[in-house]
Amino acid sequence: MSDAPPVADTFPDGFVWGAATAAYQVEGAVDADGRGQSIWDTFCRVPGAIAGGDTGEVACDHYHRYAEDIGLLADLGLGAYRFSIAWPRVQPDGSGAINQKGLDHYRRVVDELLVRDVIPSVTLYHWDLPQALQDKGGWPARDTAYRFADYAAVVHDALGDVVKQWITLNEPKVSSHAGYGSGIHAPGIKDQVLRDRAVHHLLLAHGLSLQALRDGRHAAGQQVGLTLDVSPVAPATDSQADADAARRVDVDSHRLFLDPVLHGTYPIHLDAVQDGDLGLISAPIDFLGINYYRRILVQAGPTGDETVLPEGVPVTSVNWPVQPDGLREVLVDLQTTYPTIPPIYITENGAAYDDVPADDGTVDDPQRVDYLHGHLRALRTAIAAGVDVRGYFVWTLLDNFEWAEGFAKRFGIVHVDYASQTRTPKTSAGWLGRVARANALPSGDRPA
Ligand code: GBH
Repeated sequence: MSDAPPVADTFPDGFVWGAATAAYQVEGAVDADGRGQSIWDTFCRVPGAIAGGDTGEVACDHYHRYAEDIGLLADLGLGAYRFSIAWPRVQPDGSGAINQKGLDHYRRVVDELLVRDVIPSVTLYHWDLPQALQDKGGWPARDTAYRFADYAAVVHDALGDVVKQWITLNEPKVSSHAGYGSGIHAPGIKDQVLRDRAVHHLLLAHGLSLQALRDGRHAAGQQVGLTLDVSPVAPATDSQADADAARRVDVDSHRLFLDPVLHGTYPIHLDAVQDGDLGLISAPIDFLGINYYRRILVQAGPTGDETVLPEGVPVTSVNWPVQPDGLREVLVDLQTTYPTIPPIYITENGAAYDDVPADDGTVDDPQRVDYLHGHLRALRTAIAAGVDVRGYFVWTLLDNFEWAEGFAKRFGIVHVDYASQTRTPKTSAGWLGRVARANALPSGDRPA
């Protein structure tokens, strides 16, 4: 794959191996126990918004089957579970009244994890804003950030005695850019002014909730961070126009979030910023979560900057190029650009393939094994190069509701038959479990 010198197969002692999910993608049970509506419930009813007209109403029924699913994860040998809390289960209207039944559910999830000796990693926001708050303006409204901090404090009060790893937001860029810019995600708005306000208020929500989590009573060793998605960005050709386009994309997708959090400045002017905001946003975090999927190649197009595919590189079923070394590159770049960066967890990495059960019911996914092996090799190389990475969560535990792509795209290491809710660990699940137990990759170039 590369001509870099070989690195050790073993990972550092105490390296955390886990799998991730997000509430709306797996839970279903959208009317259970007093849950309120989220912007995704609404968006799924918009004709044409979701491939196949799919919705998260039932999904993997993880709300009821969490114990079975945690059992699967633990039996595989994985030691951590990253999941998200659905804000509308905790505060059906996004503010005010607290729904104790919603909190009780997550307490049961956490208790089950602890019984199975699995570390809980809680994401407070993975895109499911209460619809009632969208009706008051959503993320473009400054008030939403304060409501988020209140909600974070409520969840932290309920779980902070045992949950040590807290992620305030998952990929705020996707919330702002896909939700309010391109409109391909809920709430489906296309407005650059609103998009930029959403960027700032999401980050303000992070800063305010960070403070709330630090101030609340918490378990010893609590760590608070946020998760950003990153990709190395390169120009498609050596033209100046493409170089400029790549720079714009990198600023707009990455620096717009990394700079305020790690340096306390924005790379562009944002109208919504008020005095003191950047101080909150740049308060030290204990770790940075990184989601890595792909590299991005940018070309200046007639209607703007365009992402293009490199030639000769395999793609997954969502058409993302498979470029494991991009993970090493992006981590080393981060370390160089932000020398004071905190320790990193890879909070997502994985691939979608068209996995089909064989006649005997097994699901063989050699492409995903190759994908994971390549990326873990690249990750090990980044660690050898001095990047402080403490853990790796595969995206994702179960095939699930892949947002605008619906259920057709399968990212799971465990196959889900949605008609029967049967779970079948794919070959990659067993493979990753063995890597986790050994805390090491199989020797040699090919996966064992
Ligand atoms: C993650 O988002 C989500 O956190 C998770 O919920 C989701 O299921 C998973 O990934 C798989 O999609 O390809 O040109 O759009 C990842 C979102 C995907 C956004 C890669 C940036 C690269 C630019 N990211 N994408 S492009």
